[in-house]
Formats: sequence, structure tokens, C-alpha cells
Amino acid sequence: MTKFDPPVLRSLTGTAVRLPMNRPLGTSARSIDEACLLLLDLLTEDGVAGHAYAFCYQPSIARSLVPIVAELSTQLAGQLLVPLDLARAVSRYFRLPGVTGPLAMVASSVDTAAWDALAKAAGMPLATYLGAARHPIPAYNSNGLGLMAPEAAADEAEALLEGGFTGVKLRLGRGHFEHDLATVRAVRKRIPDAVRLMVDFNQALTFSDAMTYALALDQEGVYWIEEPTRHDDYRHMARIAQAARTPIQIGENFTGLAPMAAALEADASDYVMLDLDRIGGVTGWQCAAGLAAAYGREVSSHLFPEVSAHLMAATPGRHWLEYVDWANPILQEPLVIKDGMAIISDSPGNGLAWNDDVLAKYRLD
Ligand code: SMN
Ligand code: MG
Repeated sequence: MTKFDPPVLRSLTGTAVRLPMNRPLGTSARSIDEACLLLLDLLTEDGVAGHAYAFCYQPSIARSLVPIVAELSTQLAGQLLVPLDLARAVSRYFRLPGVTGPLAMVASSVDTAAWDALAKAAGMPLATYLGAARHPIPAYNSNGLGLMAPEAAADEAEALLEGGFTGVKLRLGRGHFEHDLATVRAVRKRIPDAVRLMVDFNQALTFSDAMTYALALDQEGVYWIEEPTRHDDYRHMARIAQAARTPIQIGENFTGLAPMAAALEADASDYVMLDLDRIGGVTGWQCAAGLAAAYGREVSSHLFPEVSAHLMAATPGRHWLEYVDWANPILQEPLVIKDGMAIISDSPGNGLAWNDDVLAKYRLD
């Protein structure tokens, strides 16, 4: 048998890009009409490249992370590509400022890129490398459907079903519940009964409004209610989850395992969703998937559909993949959706490879 020597990390490089979005997204927090990403490239001494990206919400955050990645590259060069050891080294380096917010995104991206390089070195798709079959993963279409007028939302929802999607997500929380309700009704009326309608308040409501609206939405054929109130107010979230028949969904704001454990322990939600870039990359996701399984919670993904599809395949309680096409303009092989299911490609790695010919066009300098 040949001995396995882990590859050695040569460098990390960050590149900030700004991509046009097909459908702008108005949320209760703010409107997003372009996707600002930090691309992270990890190179090994053997010349294998691992990729990851962070969704940075605004150009200034994407730009600010480029020198941080360069600093980290100097720190980590020469280390073995052993994800647990790398995660420990990154956490120690960021311990004083805190492994949170954008720094948590960088830490997660380093882990994701490391796993990508390992899977590529082994010649396997990430899902296979993690011991999973490349099953098709049910996906809902989360492009667009921001805060819009009822008929415009119904038109957009209908358009989003192209590709055979069996679920769409509508953003709510515009301050007038009658308006939210009218939009839910217009969309529900337009799409087939079998199509799941998720709604997302992005934490807009006070506890008492959240309670009232969740109970009202029980009558409207909604599949889940996401982040009705402050994401880390687990005590109140649990009261809403207890009272409402419609399942409550939270988790995109779990940064690392500790908040997730606290939320599960508090029964804060019926479902959980994991954000690759907040939960700690592939390593963090796998731990979180185990935690969710122990508490019997279904696991959905938040953004990053390309890598999340591989991880969902390896997640015991897999539920729904959130599909967005935001990274497509720079991907060599955008994620394929067929009959509403994400199809995991058999190319080695995690599904991310940049189309270098177009990258320059989108660079944020
Ligand atoms: C969301 C994600 C990213 C940007 C804006 C809104 C939303 C979701 O919370 O769950 O898709
Ligand atoms: Mg959300």
C-alpha cells in the first residue's frame, strides 16, 4: 500500500468580484442587486488548486477581506492540508479579533478550499470523498421574490418554477402585515398547490408581531416561516415555534456550533438551515449535521448551492437545498438543476472552478 502524505499548503489568494444578479432581491433589511463575492484560491505545493467563495453582501466587505487572506497565507504557508489542524491554526490566528462576521467567512472558506483540494487530489467529487452517493438533492428556487407588489410577486414566482422547481421563497417583513399577506395570497393563488412556498422575514418582527403573523400564516399554505424575529432570540423563537402550526426555520446565522447547540437545546425551531460560510466550511458543516441528527432536525442549506449540494448528499437529515444562481457568471460548470433537483457533477472537487476568461471583467479593485 502506498503511504498517504497530505499535500502542503503553498498559498491562499483572495479576489473580490462584483457580479450582476438576474433578479434583484429586496429583503426587510436592505435591497441586494449585485453579488459581491470573495473568491478564495488555495494552492498546494503539488500544484492542486482548491476553491471557495464567500458571499460578502457588499463590495466593501469583499474588498476588505483580500489583504486578510494575504496575511493568512503568510501564516499558513508550509502547513499540511489537514482540515482539523488548519481550522485550529486559523481560529488561533483570528482569536483576538474574534472568529465572527467576515472573519468567520474567511475561516470557513479556507476549510472549504482545503477539502476541495483534497477531493481533487483523490480524484473524487467532494460528496464521494465524504462517503456519500451523489443523489439528486431537492432544491427550491430562492432567486428573486423580494419585497414586491402582489401581482409582480405572483408573476415572478411563476417564472421561478421553470426548471421544474417544486419550491420558491418569498421575502416578507415590509412593516405592513396586510401587504405581506396580500403578497402571500397572490403568490399562493398563482402557483400549483403542490409547490412549497417558504417565507423569510429576515428577523424583521418584534416578538409579539412575529407571534401574531405566524399564527395568521398558519391559514395560508406556507411551508416554513424563516427568521421571524431576531435570529439569536432563541427563547422567543421557541415560543413562536410552539404556538404556530407552520414550521419555523432558522440557522443561516449560526456562526459555528455553539449557537446552533443553544438553539437546538432551546427548541428554537422546527428546522435548521446551515450556511457553509458561517458554520465553519465543510468541517463545521459535518459536525453541525451530526448535531442536527442528534436532535432529529431536518437540515436545509443557505446559499452556496454548488458546495452545499455535495454536503447535503452527506447529511443524514437532508431537507431542501436553497438554489441561487448568483455565482453562475464566473463558474465553469454552474450547478445543474433538473426537474427541481440539484445534480451533483462527477468532476473531482466541490463544483467550483472559475471561468478565468471572464473574471477580469467582474474584478473589484
Ligand atoms: C438572504 C440571503 C442572502 C441575502 C439576502 C437574503 C435570505 C435567504 O436570508 O435565506 O436566502
Ligand atoms: Mg433567510
